[in-house]
Amino acid sequence: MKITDAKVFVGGPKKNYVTLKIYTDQGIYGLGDATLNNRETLPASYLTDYLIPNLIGLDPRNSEDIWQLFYRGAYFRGGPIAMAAYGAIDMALWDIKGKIADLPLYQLFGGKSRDGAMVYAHATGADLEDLMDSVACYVEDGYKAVRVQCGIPGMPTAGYAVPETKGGMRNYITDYSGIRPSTEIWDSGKYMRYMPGALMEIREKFGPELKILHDVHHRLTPREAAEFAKSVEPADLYWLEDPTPAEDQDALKFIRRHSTVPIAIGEVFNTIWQCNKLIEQELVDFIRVAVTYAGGITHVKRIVDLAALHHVRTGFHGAPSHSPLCMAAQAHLNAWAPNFGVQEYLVLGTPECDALFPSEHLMTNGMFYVSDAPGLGVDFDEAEAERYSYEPGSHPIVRLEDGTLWNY
Ligand code: CS2
Ligand code: MG
Repeated sequence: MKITDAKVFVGGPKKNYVTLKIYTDQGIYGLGDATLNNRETLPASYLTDYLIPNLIGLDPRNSEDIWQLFYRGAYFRGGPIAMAAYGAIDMALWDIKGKIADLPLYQLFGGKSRDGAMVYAHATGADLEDLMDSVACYVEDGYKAVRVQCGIPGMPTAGYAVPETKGGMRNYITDYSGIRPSTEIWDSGKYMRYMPGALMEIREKFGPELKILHDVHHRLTPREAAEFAKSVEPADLYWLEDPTPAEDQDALKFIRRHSTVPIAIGEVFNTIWQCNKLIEQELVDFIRVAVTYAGGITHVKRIVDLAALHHVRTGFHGAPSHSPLCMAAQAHLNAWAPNFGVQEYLVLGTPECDALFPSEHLMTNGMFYVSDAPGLGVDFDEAEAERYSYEPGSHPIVRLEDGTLWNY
């Protein structure tokens, strides 16, 4: 069996999905996701200019060797752009493998450990009252886990993942007004004084069963994060995410010494080498890599297996940062992984997105049920794809009130 061709598509409904399609001489094709938020053209050109010409003629069944060929063979290893490109290739090769075997991917991993995988939704509010309304809607829809983010009184701009106005929506992942980022102003002091009480009010209103998650989005220093983690303990969080910037891994030791709040990290990690210390030293409770930019199924499965040895559960980074192809790859891993925790899930199910990526995967009542179709179980409609093209966009940047650049 040989790879005969591969194509990259960039675009989608309100999102620049980077979709790879690998063709074989047996008529079977595989699909993969290389979406890297606001840098989408870069994995796309790495694929087209270098990786695809080197894929032609290879046997697609040798997914491990092909992974090693690109990762080791690059000499300059890793990084989000390259790993997203390898991730897409690897996902597509697993998709082909599943189609050859006529089995859904979770069967190739070891079968199902559960029927449905718990997902968490993103509740958001311009203020706490607005956030409570948003949480209530998700609870009514059957979600068992909800991430909560709200505006902070006195903060000059809306803040991470928070709308400007009550009941509003905001695309905080990509601002499509252009390539130049807008600026948010941040004040850690105001946040630290307000948020622990707000989390406690949410806990009191929704009772002990709701799993409440909160994302600090890398904005505190280690000392601040330790103080914050300690102060949110009464709210009994399911997890506290990215309390500090991910590069400084010793910060997690400091937080651990002061608090037992469960910590989730890893959405910006690309390799097992960025996770192994945190996992082996049991400094985190959930690992949040994404199958797309952590190098695909082959590499993420290694991370999941390592995590299982250390009581670390999965909490894969979720939509809409990635396409339904990545979500499907994660859904198959979620169905299998003995150490599954929760899956991030933002409503992707627009009719336009479903038309571009048809599938039988099912999200209902806060649970994701993986389909039994062979491979990833997601298709890609090329005629639909012609409706879309690349739209330049950017994340905001963050500055402190005196102008100092901070972490988005
Ligand atoms: C966020 C991300 O979902 C999350 O937990 O931290 O969505 C993040 O803001 C985006 O991926 C950035 O592109
Ligand atoms: Mg996050």
